[in-house]
Amino acid sequence: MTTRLESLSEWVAGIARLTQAERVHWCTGTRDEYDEFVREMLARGDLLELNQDSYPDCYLHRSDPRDVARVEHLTYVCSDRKEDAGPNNNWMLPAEAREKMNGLFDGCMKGRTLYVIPYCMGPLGSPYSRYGVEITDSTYVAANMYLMTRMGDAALAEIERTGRFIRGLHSVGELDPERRFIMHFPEDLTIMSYGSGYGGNALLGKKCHALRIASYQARTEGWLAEHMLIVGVENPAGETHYLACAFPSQCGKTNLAMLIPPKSHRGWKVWTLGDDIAWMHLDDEGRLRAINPEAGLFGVVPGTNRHTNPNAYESIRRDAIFTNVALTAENDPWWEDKDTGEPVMDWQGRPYDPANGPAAHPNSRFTVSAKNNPSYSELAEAPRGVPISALVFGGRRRELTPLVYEARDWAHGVLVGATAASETTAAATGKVGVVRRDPMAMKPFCGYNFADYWSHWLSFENRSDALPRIFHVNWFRRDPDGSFLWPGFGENLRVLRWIIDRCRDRVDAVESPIGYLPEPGAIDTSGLDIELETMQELLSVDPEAWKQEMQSIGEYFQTYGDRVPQRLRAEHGKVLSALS
Ligand code: SAT
Ligand code: MN
Repeated sequence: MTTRLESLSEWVAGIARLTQAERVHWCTGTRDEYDEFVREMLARGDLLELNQDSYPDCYLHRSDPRDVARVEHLTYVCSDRKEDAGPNNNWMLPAEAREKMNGLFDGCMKGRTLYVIPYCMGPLGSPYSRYGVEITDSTYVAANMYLMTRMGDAALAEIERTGRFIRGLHSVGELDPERRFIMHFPEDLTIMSYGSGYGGNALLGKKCHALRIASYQARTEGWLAEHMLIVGVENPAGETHYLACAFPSQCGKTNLAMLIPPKSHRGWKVWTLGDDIAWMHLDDEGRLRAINPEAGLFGVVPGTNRHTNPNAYESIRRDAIFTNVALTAENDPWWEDKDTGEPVMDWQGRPYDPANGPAAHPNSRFTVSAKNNPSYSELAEAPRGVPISALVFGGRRRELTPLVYEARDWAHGVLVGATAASETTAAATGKVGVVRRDPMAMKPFCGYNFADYWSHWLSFENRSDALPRIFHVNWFRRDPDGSFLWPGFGENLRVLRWIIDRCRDRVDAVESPIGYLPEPGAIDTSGLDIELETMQELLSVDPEAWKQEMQSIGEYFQTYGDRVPQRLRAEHGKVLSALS
């Protein structure tokens, strides 16, 4: 027993008995311990050493080929009542789910080490931080949790002081997709995940705790747990604004959070606070303040290069775990659009043959400490977080949605978030490129009924006069030939500038049925090779197409029945009538 907290030692003892683990290891969170995890995995072949001259302390992990993404169809929210989980979640009765999971966990750690990982989500000592303990039989998970969270003794000390922690139980099991479930019990603050070793399914601090369970807690306690990056934009005069932006997985959150100002923007700086999750609370002045509960980055590798994301490229040159990338003859990691080197071995360890598909898996990932990033902001450690000037929603849409627009007010902004949609990506198993509704980019991550979630968002309206403004962006508009209309990446700073100018009341805007749009010329395109007509196209609203969109949104809301807040329906009605 390595804790004086009885509820924790009893839980661990009970799980060790159930799973028949051979050993129990309490993680302390030191670098030495991490190095030991790495040595063990190298010895077992769970990790491969990469070229240590070009990639010092970097390793490659190859997943089971059937275990490379989140599995939304096997992810459940088990609340007492089905309506509380809502149509946005798969649901199972808690008792039934527990029985099923206990059956799977029975004896599953025979001959394996059970790791106990106490962790803190958020800066240690922050009033906004929350704690959890993950039990896992995966050394890969323990090593990744070291990079992704504040884990070990300091977290344990705080858990022992308060007695409060989320319980997360994980086993890779047999990695059999037929015996795989990710179960959440928000009412008991418990997570049970079996049969997958992949990121979002297995690193329980991330999506399972910091989004699904935390969103449920946030609603009862009056705050927000969101799928948002947090970025600071500093102008040449030294004035910094913080933005929190929600985009679905693989829509460029990491790129925007680490943006490097283009050459045309000398004197501008961008600071990264988080690339995936924001926890936001109202402060005494009614401002929304955000912390990043995570301490590391779990980013998509393909597409990362010196031009698209130099900070990410730099971050993964040392102390990184790569998952499912390809290898070059020099034993360097390789991925599509790396812009240097050639693959000789694919992500499955086969000699590279284009006939087998991409060399790196489209959802291959890197794990690194957030501090590796050259644009890392020290304020990511600030206990009170940073004040948010603007909230930005977005998605990947070839058509329809303009480059940027602003909601009229908070309630309209909630509608804008609630009606976001995006093309599906390789981050989850299933078809890629299909447009689906993804309210607030939380479709896979909201731990309760979306209708109640929208009510919770709306409730902030009456609690503060100093709320951030709300915007929507779309970097992914294409012309009929499929080429992107907007250059994206670093040039997105031009759009962030307009957003900040709006927050400071420094620019006017054009009113449209869907919200405020930039006046012609308001987005600085100097030095950009972009036609005036293209900008017009990017900033136009097609009333007919929008009418159809709003009608389909009305149908979508119907699936949530009369739980949809009246206020949201009213906002929807206003937009529809403005379009008629
Ligand atoms: O695998 S994760 O869920 O951690 C990454 C993502 O899909 O956003
Ligand atoms: Mn994400």
